[in-house]
Amino acid sequence: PGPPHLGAPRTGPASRRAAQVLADNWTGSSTVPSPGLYPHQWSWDSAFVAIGLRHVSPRRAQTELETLLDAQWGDGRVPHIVFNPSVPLDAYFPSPDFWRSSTAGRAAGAPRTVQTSGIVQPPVHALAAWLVHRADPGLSRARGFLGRMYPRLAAWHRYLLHRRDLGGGGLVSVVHPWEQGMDNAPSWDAPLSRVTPAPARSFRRADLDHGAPEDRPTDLDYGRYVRLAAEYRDGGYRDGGTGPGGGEFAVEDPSFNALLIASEHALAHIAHELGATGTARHARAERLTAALVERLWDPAEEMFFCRDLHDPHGSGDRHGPRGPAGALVPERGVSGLVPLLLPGLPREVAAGLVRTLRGPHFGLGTATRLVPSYDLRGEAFDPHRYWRGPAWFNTSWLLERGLRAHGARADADALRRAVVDVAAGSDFAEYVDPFTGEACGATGFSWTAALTLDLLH
Ligand code: 9WN
Repeated sequence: PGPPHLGAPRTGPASRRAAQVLADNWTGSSTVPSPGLYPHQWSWDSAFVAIGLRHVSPRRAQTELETLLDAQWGDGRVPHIVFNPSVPLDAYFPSPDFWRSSTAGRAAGAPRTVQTSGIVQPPVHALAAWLVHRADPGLSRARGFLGRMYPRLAAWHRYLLHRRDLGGGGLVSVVHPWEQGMDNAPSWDAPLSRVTPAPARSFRRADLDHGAPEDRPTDLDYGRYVRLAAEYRDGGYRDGGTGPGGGEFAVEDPSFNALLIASEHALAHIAHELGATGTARHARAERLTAALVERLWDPAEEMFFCRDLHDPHGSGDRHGPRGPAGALVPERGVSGLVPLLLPGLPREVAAGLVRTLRGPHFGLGTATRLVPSYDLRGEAFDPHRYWRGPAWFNTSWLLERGLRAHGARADADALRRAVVDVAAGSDFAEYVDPFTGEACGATGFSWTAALTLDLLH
């Protein structure tokens, strides 16, 4: 039987179908997000997948994270895609011949034997490793799972904190919208508008072979994604450079940083399990939380916003002593709610976030079934276009944890029930219309299945 407040039991049809999705998408060493649209291994997808997979096979969940971290670069970065060499090059764009990791990334320590992208994704991995360990501590200890993961995860966090604090205020910046994982969120419109798009004829989008164009980012978005990625590559994937295109796009994002903080706390638990105290890591996570509130919280709007470091209208010197100050981007995205995940958030901040979630911009418990990716009242809102309105299951999973952590138990229970119902009803869609739950994008999507399984346990 499942948790008492859920209709769907742990061993019922929803749970069986979710496990089947994960079995179908398993390649032998990792899980693809979706065999058609995303036929390789993605970084934050794998972390979410491992969190669900631990209930089906703790061993496979460990392998999922081990495979990803085997592709870690010498400088500590964990690439956002690890390519499967047996998949044809034209199955996904940008393919390995675009990123050229083993040559262009040589100075940054890219692996020689496996091909990867050169950008990153949100650091959910230490949190996932800790949850995977807890699902079967005996197996984890017998395999030395955490002992092998710890130095890699520590190097990953070090990379982010040392190489990516581009604003000098203690937070991590993303240098590409793909890094933050919510590719075409309206928060990126202003910072992206300063990027000259690569000509449309210089690349071929493979995503449109599988997804409806009106549900995906536009060609203009893609031109800008390609330009930014190509310039980062041509600069040898060096961070903080000032060459052509260097640092053109640098944004401090609330969700990315909140996930780093949650993972830093998890790393403290891992350190403790391995015999250290973990105190320094908890303290660092608290300092990061304070920086997050100082730099990205807007008390009047009661939510977090992205900071665009190169906003020309930003306050302060473009390159002051602590880095460019930039300005907050006035777009309400679900990313600005994700910090609710952090138990150490000041009480008034957490209470404000819960009010915003329930209010007219996100409509939780009133207008919407799941949390929309963007402001229901925002000018750019579109209930079907990717990260510009649809509801995604990973963000609802994170917010369910946040609501629970801050005592909003009834809201958490209702959201949990909605995630399970909408996921099963959409055949584990990639994203859904936030009002109706109608499926958009791929179905049989791995993190939707995995996180549903997790909520059923
Ligand atoms: C680019 C795999 C990934 C997710 C992202 C999601 C989407 C890729 C794409 O798919 O991005 O990385 O091709 O659109 O936005 O969050 O990790 O599921």
